[in-house]
Amino acid sequence: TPVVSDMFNASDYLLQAAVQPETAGRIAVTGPAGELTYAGLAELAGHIAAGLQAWGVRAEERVMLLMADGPGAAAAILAAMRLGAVPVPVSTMLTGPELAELLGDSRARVLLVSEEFAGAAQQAVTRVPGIRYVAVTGEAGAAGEAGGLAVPAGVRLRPFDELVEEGRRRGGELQDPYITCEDSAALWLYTSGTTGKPKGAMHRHANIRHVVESYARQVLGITSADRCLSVAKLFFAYGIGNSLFFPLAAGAETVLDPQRPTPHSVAERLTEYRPTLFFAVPTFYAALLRSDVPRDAFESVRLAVSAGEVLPADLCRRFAERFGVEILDGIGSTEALHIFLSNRPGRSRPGTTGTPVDGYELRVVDGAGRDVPPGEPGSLLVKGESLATGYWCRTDVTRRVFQGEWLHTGDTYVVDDDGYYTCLGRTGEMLKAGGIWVAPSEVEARLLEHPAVTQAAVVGLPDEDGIDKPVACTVLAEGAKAGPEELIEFCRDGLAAFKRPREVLVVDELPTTASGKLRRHAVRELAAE
Ligand code: 3SK
Repeated sequence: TPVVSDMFNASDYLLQAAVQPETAGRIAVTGPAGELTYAGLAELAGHIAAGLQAWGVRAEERVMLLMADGPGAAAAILAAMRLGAVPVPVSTMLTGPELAELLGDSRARVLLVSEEFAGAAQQAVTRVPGIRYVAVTGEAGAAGEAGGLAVPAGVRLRPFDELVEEGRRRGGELQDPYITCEDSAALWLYTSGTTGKPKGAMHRHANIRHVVESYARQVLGITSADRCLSVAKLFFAYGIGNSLFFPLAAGAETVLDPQRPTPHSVAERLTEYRPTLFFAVPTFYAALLRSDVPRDAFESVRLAVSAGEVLPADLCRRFAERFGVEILDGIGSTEALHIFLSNRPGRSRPGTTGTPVDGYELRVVDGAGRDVPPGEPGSLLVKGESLATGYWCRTDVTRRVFQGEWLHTGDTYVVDDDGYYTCLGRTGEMLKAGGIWVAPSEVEARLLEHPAVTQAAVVGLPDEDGIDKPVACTVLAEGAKAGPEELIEFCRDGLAAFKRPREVLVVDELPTTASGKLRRHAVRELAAE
């Protein structure tokens, strides 16, 4: 057993309520997929941890999760941390080839899958060597190969329940967590971030405690009386903080919903579970405002949080008018694990992102790295204990994005004389759709696969709610025909749905510089006409 003087394991920290007799019986996780007390969640996590160990998973190895939100996913994340292994929850919107890229990059040998995503998992595992076990929930896992799910020779397909059962047989609930320390790797989250190609941001066990102690305690003032509901799922940094780290660390309840959220499904959850803290992205707040969700739907909510993209002031005002709840706008990043700049309850200035969260320092700098005075725009840098240690196997980008103690956010900001920060947009070209990074190059590459398309350029343009969406300008081959709907559908087929352009314009030519480089600024103007 290694000797570690500053032993700290985030799963232990998050499950403190499970070991206190007065809190162990409290509900930790609730929602349509089932309910678990703190004791029940700790027990399940212990079983999964021992099951993973039996499958040969060792400390620091990655365990990838393609799972819908629910008690099983929550317990599996905690289980991997408990073992000193590294959970890598990935987007359930990924296509098979996209998932294969992440599996290959992470070198994960175990993939945990919710049955509804078994198709993507199957496609992915046929493309990457190194996978040893795939555990699938429900019928698909139980039926195995005979159920139509074929995996290559050498990959063992198992029901998720068998993993749990194996751990139960080994008395997993009684095993101590692996001796991790604050600096041990705890969690990887893939992000397309500022450069397009997905990169695994590596987080330490201590980072998880920092986001709880900074944003959750100081800004949200979370207590055990809270119940959290997040539209962002567990595979996002935003979602895993909202739905797992914050409520569990506070001994509160989390509502986990496996479904893709719509205004109606969320209204149902609000009525049934009566959360006190609600988390979403501006796109979703705009959808709620367009829906017929009743005015009293947010009756139980004491604070609504927005992050992921800029929340237009008008949207914030209309939401408060209609639903009677204040939206607290903030900004975080996958690399910082959660929100580091935020408005405060009762002191919100709509249209701004508020002021730095305690535990973080911010700088706004010019192109030469010098601090700019209030009123002048510059690039936003952040420093704090929750910053990732870097990107897995991406030294080049790591060095560019993480410079010493500072993280380059890639956002351009201006600070006013009162110290409030306002976002002016991305410093680079990456864009966000529904709060998720989208690389224009990836969408362009897909459009170029269409036989009719010879050139494509994708930019972010504000929709009617003032929220950026991907819009494509395309040039078609001589004599070729393809309508916008066809091209959008084509993208929907080959890419995760959120990346598809919401509008496609067919133009005669794209604006370029004399040397033939695309003038994105001019493309944006063209698309906005
Ligand atoms: O994009 C954001 O604002 C954000 C907030 C919290 C956690 C993660 C992210 C990316």
